[in-house]
Amino acid sequence: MSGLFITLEGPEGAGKSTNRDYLAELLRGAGVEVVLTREPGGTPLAERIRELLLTPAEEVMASDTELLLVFAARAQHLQAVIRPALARGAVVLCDRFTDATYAYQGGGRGLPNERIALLETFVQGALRPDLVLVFDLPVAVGLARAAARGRLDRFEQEDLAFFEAVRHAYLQRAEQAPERYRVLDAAQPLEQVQRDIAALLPQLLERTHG
Ligand code: T5A
Repeated sequence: MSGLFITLEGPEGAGKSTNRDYLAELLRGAGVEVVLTREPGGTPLAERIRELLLTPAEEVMASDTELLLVFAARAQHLQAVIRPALARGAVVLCDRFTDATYAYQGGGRGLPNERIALLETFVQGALRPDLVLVFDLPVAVGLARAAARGRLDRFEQEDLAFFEAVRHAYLQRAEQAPERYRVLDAAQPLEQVQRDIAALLPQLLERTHG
């Protein structure tokens, strides 16, 4: 594969989608083919699985069910969108990927990392993001931004302890593999976050052009 696979991660309301679009603009301005996508979702079938995952329902979803649905959507997304885009040399900017599974199903729900790692290898083989941008901010700030948007989804209805565990899991993963992760301070004003992203551009372009 010759493309570049970049994922954007972080707790609720961290600014992933806003900054994904901003980074796409910068890369496209430099003449790079960019594929914008998200998880869970990214294909019509995977978006239907997203609905199942995010819509609050009376029946409590078992944590293993949640984990398997996340990876079912990912398998479809990889096959239909991500792998073909990387194969033709595009930059894939994906709003959340498997780090979110380690953070939410691992950190938040308390599922063992080994179980997640098994599915990661099963579904992805050796494919991992080339770069993970972690948008970090205090949980309460992110939740306030998400709440300002209106109705809360199934995850956003969790308590603060859940999101603290999510944040902790992200930071721990970033610490364990600093060469593949970049932690950005997402509590700063948006303009400053975007300056931090723009500063990454030269090295991204270098990697894109081989
Ligand atoms: N999930 C997902 C799992 O449990 N396991 C998995 O494996 C995967 C892949 C997906 C949910 O699924 C779970 C995690 C999630 O709960 P989602 O919609 O993708 O849900 O994720 P959310 O975090 O809910 O998405 P949000 O849209 O809330 O957050 P974003 O994308 O981080 O934030 P964004 O860019 O939409 O910004 C939110 C608001 O904040 C403002 C923006 O203008 C916007 O209004 N904003 C700022 N304001 C001030 N200062 C800044 N620096 C700002 N940056 C953005």
